[in-house]
Amino acid sequence: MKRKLLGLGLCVAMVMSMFAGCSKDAAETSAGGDKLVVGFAQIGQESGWRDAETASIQFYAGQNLDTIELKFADAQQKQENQIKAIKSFIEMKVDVIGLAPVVETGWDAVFTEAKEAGIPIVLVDRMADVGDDLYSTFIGSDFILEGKNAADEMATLLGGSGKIVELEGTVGASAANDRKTGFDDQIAAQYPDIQILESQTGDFTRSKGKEVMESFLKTYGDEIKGVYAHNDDMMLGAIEAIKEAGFKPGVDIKAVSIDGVKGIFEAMAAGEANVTIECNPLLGPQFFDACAKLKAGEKVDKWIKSDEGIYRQDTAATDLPTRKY
Ligand code: GZL
Repeated sequence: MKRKLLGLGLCVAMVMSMFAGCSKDAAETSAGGDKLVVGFAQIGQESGWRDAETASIQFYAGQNLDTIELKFADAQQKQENQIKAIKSFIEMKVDVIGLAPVVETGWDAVFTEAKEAGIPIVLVDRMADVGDDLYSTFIGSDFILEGKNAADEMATLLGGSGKIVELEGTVGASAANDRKTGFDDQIAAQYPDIQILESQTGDFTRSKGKEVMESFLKTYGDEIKGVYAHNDDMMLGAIEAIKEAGFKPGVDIKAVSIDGVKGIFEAMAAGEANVTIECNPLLGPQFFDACAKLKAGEKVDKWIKSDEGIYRQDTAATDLPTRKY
């Protein structure tokens, strides 16, 4: 409900956040004394993971008000709103533009406008299908590896054989495309006795994940021995559907998903989920460090990869208090 209220109203809500405080690295990298002005076009509020990423970015800016000015846009999961926000950042002549592209394609024109305006682009947590010359760096995970790891964990849970279903992320999103590729290719290559009965998008949301799992259960019932979800939020919805259908999630139907949000650790501690592949959303510090370097004309790696772990049911209760998102 809270999310819905926050999400109502303007498609692109521009927020100028001005806070007090200053951190050493940000101050160092804005040596000119002038502020680092950054525009960030966020996807929306579709998942707990996304909210954690937004909080990380806004918190870091808030801790470095003397050296950072953040202009933040919430695109309500619409590409046209992200494009509108990028155009407004170009108008405002910000130093750097950051975004998590909601889908991989359709960015060439607006990224070219940014390039022609001399404003570097930093891709955060999702990739865009553009030439290397149109963005400075990608800060995020190896989604193909995440999918591969999920397949290996599912195979271990099933003892190498069984029928499963797959809940995909947002259609066209790099995180969904690559988590599907990594998982499906690993299953096909290594686990011939595991069959994916059906795979459908749940758009990375809990409600849609529940809805799609309900339809899978209506169609396949107790044939389903496992579910792979491209994020934990969809898995939490699927767990509700599994229980309402009279099955035990984590026992009758094994549950493997990606993100590592607190909710899935609670589900694993309750025995209702089995594995989560961590995908770190706390990218604020790395994002602003890259922005400050780009403003100072310093080189930045083309891919700043997040290091992540695999968390299982047997340690979930002890892991839970240590989780930061
Ligand atoms: C991953 C990110 C994905 C998360 C989802 O980097 O893009 O989007 O896995 C989120 O929870 O909606």
